[in-house]
Amino acid sequence: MTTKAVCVVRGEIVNGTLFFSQDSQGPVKVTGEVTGLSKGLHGFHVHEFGDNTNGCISAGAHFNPMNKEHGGPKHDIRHIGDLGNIEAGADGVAKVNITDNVISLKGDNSIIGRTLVVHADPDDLGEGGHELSKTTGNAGARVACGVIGIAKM
Ligand SMILES: [Cu+2]
Ligand SMILES: [Zn+2]
Repeated sequence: MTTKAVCVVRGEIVNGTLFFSQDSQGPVKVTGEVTGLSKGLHGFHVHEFGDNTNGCISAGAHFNPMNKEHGGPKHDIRHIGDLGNIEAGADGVAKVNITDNVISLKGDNSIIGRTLVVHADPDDLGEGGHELSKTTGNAGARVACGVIGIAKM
């Protein structure tokens, strides 16, 4: 059985729609497009809370139920929510096509009901040597976000 989820991210300038799909217990595929970005890399994470009452800030920290340090999506040590970066071209559009083995659409690592955040700056994947590298990847402001919801099959 395939489980699907969807997320519309909104910001002052940045907007996008992301689709999530997972076959039984397999990896989650994330596809879609984010527009209005500056050219280059932008941190892309699932944050803990599906709360946007005070904008993207209310989403809290990276989704991290295992209490680990921040890392890149391919690292053994990472937050569940660490999806790395998306990359925008000169037109400000990032085409997203991520396959991730750690996030899930069910069970303990489920990201349903949590917030997807797009950041102003690149995520250094924990390796930047900045004081924030091991918590946020020093990815800067939250330029768009949205709650991940259950999608129509
Ligand atoms: Cu983030
Ligand atoms: Zn993280």
